[in-house]
Amino acid sequence: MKPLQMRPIGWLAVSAFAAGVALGAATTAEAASWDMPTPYPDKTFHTQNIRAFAKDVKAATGGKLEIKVHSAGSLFKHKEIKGAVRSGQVPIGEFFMGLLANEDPAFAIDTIPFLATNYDDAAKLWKAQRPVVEKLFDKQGLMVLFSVPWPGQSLYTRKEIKTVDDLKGLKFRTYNPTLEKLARLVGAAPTQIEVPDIPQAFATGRVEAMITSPSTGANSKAWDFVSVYTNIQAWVPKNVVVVNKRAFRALDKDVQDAVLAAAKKAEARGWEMSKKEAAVKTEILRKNGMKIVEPSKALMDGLRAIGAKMLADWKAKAGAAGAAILEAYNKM
Ligand code: PCA
Repeated sequence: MKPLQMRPIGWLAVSAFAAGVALGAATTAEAASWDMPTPYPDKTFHTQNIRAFAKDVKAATGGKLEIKVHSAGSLFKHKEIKGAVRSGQVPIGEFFMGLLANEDPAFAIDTIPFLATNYDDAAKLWKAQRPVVEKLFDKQGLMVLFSVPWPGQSLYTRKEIKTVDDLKGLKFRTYNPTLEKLARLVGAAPTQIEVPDIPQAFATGRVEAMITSPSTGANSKAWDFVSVYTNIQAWVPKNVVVVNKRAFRALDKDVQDAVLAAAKKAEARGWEMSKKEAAVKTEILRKNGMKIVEPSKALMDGLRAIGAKMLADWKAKAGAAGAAILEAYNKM
C-alpha cells in the first residue's frame, strides 16, 4: 500500500498521516472516520441532533470526516465517555455535563434546583457557565463543541405528592451527584440508573420514583410504572459534546472549520428541538394515562428551601470560579 493511500483508522492514523505528509500532498487525504460514543437511546432528541450534526459534517467536508455515532452507551458506558475522549480512545463524545459534579461544581450548576427553570434562564446560565467549563475542559485536552438542554425536570411517582414529606423513604432513581443529594435531602433513597435501564429498574422494584424530563419519561413509557407527573420544572440540565484537542488539530483546517460550523448549528437546532419536545412529550404522558398535576404550594415551598440550601452548598464548594458564574448570570 502506498503511504498516501493508507486507510486512516480513527484519528490516530489521521494524525500520523497529517504529520507525515502535511506539506503539499495533504489535500489528497482520504476520509477520516471518528467513533462517537453517546449515552442516550436512538429515539432521544439529543441523539437525533447528534446524528444530524454528523450528517452536516460529512456533507460539508465532502466526506473527508465521517462521524459514527454509537448511541445508548453501546461503545462506552456513560460514566466512561469523558475519560475515553480525554485519553484519545475516541476523538469525540457526548455526556450529561452534571455527571461531572464531583470533579468541579461548575460543571453541574445547571442541576441546582430552581436556579434556572426555563429556556431563557438556561441560555443565560450557559452563557455564564461556558467560559468557566471551557477552561476546565481545556486543561484536560478537551474542547467544547456544543451543549443542548433537556426539557425542565419534573417528578414521577405512583401516588400524588403533596409535600416534601411524601417523598420520604421512596426508592428514587437518580442520574448525577446533585440529584442524588436532592434525593437524600428529601429523605428518599437514591439509586443511580442510566436512561436505557429505567424501565427495568422500575419493573424490578429497584426504584419507584424519579425526577427527569417529559422526554425521558415518555421515551421510557413511564405510564407502565408510575401514574402521576408533578410539573415542578425544577432545573434545565444540559448534555455537552466535547472533542479531543489533539484529534481536532490533526484535521485539515477546512475540516476543522466545517466541524465548528456544524457544531454551532447543532447547538441552535438542539435548543429548538428541546423546546418543542417539552410540550409534545408531556402530551404523550397525558394520552397514555398519566395524571399531570401542578404542584401544591407546600411542595414547591419545601423543594425551593432545599434548592436554596443546595445553592448555598454549591457556592461554598465552587469558590471564585463559581462566584463568577453566578455574578455573570445574575447580571444578564
Ligand atoms: N434525561 C436524562 C438526563 C436528564 C433528562 O431529562 C436522564 O433522565 O438521565
